[in-house]
Amino acid sequence: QSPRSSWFEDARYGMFIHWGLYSAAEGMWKGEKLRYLNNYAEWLRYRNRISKAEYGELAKRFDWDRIDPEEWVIAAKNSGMKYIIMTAKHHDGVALWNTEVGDYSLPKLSASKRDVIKELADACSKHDMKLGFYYSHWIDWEHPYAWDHNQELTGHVTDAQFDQYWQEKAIPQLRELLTNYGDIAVMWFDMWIPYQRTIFKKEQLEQAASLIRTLQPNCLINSRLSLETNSEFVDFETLGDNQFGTTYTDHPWETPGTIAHSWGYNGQEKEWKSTGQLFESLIGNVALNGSFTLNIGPRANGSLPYESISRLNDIGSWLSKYGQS
Ligand code: FUL
Repeated sequence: QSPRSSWFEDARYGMFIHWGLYSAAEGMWKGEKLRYLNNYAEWLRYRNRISKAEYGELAKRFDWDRIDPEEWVIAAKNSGMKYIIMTAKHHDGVALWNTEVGDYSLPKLSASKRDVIKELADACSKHDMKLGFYYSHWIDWEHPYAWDHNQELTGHVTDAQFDQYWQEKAIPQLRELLTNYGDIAVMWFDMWIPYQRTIFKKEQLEQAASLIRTLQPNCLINSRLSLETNSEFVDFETLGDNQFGTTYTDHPWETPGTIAHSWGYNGQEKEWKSTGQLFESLIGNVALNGSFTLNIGPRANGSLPYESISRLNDIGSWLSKYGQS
């Protein structure tokens, strides 16, 4: 057990939050449902082929009078969770914080001065909750030189162009997240195929990892940064989405899982998992020495669907009776 990751190995249960412009669309675009395949609401822009400008308009549908990130922290606390991983930038490329890197951020697009990432960081420190950031480093549908796995939105990108994206957007944004929001417990990256099969160079991934180590030496890095699992830069392994542990391992690992089918809020959601299923996932992982990072998708006004709150609370009451604190 490395000293850096010991809190994570004890934590066992955390909250994942998927919240972004897609939350405002609620899984529909101009009267049409999400197209194709897995129907994740956060994939709306890609699936439904929406232009960058039109997609940006969704930011105007955020109800700032209602939005309160502290509510999410309290919901996590009441469920017995020990950490929160927040989508600071998902595949759509929209920064939720007040970034100085480019104009494609929630504050700028919505013309609100609010920085929800700052508010969330403050609420976490108030409630003694660890905070981590999801940062989509590989896929970014906003930047012309980032990469998407099918090259459908960004087109063909050369190594030099990709490095331009990396140096002018990804690295400076990571620096902001690691500088302006206090202690960051986890940087959660999301690439699900080996970097050798992508446009990434190992040096670029190591550049990000070294930056994290320099700015926040205690911050954990998950395996989806996509360096080899035995790299000094990988602190814990992230298994496949909704794939729960099957074997015991002595190194730290987690499963990210959804409370429903979609990660981002989808008004058409029909596949809420039962509380029993969620318990099975939690206890199954914990029994095998792992952790469960359970995802919720708040609406664009910040509120949590009743289906989520009731399940979180049920788990919380059970844990306060039978779990270890
Ligand atoms: C996947 C993403 O493509 C999904 O949208 C979601 O963020 C999940 C946790 O990881 O790779």
